[in-house]
Amino acid sequence: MLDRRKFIQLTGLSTALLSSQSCLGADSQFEGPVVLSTWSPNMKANKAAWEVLSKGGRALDAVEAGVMIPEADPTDTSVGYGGLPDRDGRVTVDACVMDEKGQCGSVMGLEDILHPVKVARLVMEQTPHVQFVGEGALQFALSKGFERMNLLTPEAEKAWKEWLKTSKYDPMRTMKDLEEKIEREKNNDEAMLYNWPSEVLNHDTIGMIAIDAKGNLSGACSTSGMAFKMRGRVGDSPIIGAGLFVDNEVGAATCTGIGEEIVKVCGAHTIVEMMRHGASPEEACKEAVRRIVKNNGDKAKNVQGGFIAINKKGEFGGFSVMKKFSMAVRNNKMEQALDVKSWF
Ligand code: SD4
Repeated sequence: MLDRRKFIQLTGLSTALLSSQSCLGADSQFEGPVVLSTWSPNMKANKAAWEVLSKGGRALDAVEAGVMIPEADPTDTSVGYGGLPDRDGRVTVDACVMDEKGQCGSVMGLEDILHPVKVARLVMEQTPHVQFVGEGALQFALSKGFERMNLLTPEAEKAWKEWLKTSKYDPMRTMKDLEEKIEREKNNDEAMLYNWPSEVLNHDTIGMIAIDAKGNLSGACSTSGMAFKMRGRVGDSPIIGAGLFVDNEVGAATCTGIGEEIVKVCGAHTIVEMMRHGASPEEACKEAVRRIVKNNGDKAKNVQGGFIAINKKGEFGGFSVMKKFSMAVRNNKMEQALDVKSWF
């Protein structure tokens, strides 16, 4: 086992930082359920999750209910119905879940199914496997009674046809759009709650983590991936340990951003391990960010990776590579959109 001193040296964290915010063995107590989502517009998703958590429900049920909100929202161009398609014009979705028992399930490159998060949960609960991909994932969903549905909205098709004119692949495009729109809305706090103008709803991948009244943790993540991606491309979101990780002894983490870079640092798993060794949720997220920054050198300031985490006490935090990443939190004390600190 790593002793604490060595661990701090290895990770480059400052002792001052750790001792001021250390989450293990410190004084704060668990104060009830919490749900935390990537991106402030996902306050609406938190509301659905809170319906479950506030009644003493299970964190897994809460995150499933929460993630279904953007999956069904046609104005959300990065998740489920209304998601921007791949370069061939097909909407392919990725999702995963992980529960308090360390069980997990995921689907990747799934087409024509409205709620990939539900399929991922069934992979976890009703098969001996953890990951289903493409055609096999679709067959599995159909065998469980899911109905086929065209996820390509007229708006997304229009955007794709527009994109075809240049066919320039720019994974940062949707994220930049979102960040600029959120920035424009920022001065109006009222609007940060539910009154998002429709353009702001054009938001990003949802990663949602929660701790329930029993102190059990679960998480879910769902995305249509990068807009106009190469056919077959899968990012971090459905990869356990990258887009999501839960360890009921320690905490949970999830993220959004350039999946390729998040996979390279096993983002969510890295964060949970940092918390296991004493880092606060924010410090742990910062370490995942630091590794992305290190991997990308001069390019790093244009590579978004936004992480959020909750520990076993219900303390939460986040950190991102670039500015303007936000998270939505709901607990007994607050229902709020919060800016997340960034490296750059
Ligand atoms: C991915 N991380 O597929 C996801 C998607 C995302 O903006 O966050 N997109 O890489």
